[in-house]
Amino acid sequence: HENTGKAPTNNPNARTIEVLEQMCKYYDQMQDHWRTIAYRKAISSLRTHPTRITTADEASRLPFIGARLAAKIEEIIITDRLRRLDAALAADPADAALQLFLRIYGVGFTQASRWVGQGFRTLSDLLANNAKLSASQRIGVEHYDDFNARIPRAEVAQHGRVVRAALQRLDPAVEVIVGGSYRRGAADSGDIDLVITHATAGLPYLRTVVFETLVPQLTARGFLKAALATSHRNDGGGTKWHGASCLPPPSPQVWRRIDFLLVPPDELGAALIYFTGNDIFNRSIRLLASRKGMRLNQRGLWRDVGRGPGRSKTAGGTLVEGRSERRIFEVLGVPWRMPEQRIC
Ligand code: DCP
Ligand code: MG
Ligand code: MN
Repeated sequence: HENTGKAPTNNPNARTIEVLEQMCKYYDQMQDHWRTIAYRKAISSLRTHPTRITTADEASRLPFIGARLAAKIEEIIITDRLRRLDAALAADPADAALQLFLRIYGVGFTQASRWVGQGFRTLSDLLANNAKLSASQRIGVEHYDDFNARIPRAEVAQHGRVVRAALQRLDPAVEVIVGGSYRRGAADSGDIDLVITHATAGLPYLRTVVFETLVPQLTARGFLKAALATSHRNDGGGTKWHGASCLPPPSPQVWRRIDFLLVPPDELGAALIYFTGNDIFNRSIRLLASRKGMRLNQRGLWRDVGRGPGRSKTAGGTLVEGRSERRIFEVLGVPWRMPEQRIC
């Protein structure tokens, strides 16, 4: 099995997508918002296309791909690269290092730039020298190729089944929904996003089951390989867990990034909207909510949200709907969109 980070995947347009993603990341860093959005839309469009695109003409018939992007796609197919991207990287070797570091789990722009400023240029530079790495970042470096490889859809589903089976042995009323790009129908995903909820019980119970039983159990079994981060709610309890998982042989021994989102049943609809994305869709539906005087977050749709001094949002407001995904769309006056259609 190939393990080079070069997207071991069945997607017929994998290589084209890979190069477009690098270009897109470059434009994102350059804060070229228009090109970033154009590339993202083109990538989404290409990702869901079932056959290999081989000419500019074919490319321009896909949604969200105009003449210029179609020409770029043809250039990738013919030359396996983009001159524009090569030029951007050649112009500045530090920039190539920045791109490299930005793809490490848990590393953002500030950290990556700091390392570049300190003279680090490669992953081994970071490990060998005295770059200050958090424990999670070190795992991110050590499993760089694994974490940057795309995960085939079937494998995402398999990880979901492992977690679901383990949870339902503990409590049959626990439910696991595979969210993220998988729920949007993607042929391959960057990570595995699992929404974990319960028919009736709330967060305290879910935390006990997941953090005190599930995680230790699946770690002991060798399925969970590392815990990377836990994010907390105002009450201090965790609701989101980041880690790494790997199926037993004969599956490829690649560590995958896996996320658990713990969701009480009365927030399931809002959490599903959030965790299904994509992120741009989330931004636009939230903006729409705020234009209607409401607020949508991953816990629910709210109205009468107070504004503190300096327009800062204060907590509170009245919950309009949290449980039903469809009902949230209805209240917002947005026609229902299947997860597959939530690509912006
Ligand atoms: N999300 C968001 N804003 C962010 C990050 C995430 O709204 N800045 C939401 C929308 C995403 C979901 O969380 O769809 C899961 O996040 P991922 O980073 O896992 O993104 P995807 O699953 O969409 O794509 P990928 O295949 O790269 O994992
Ligand atoms: Mg994901
Ligand atoms: Mn994720």
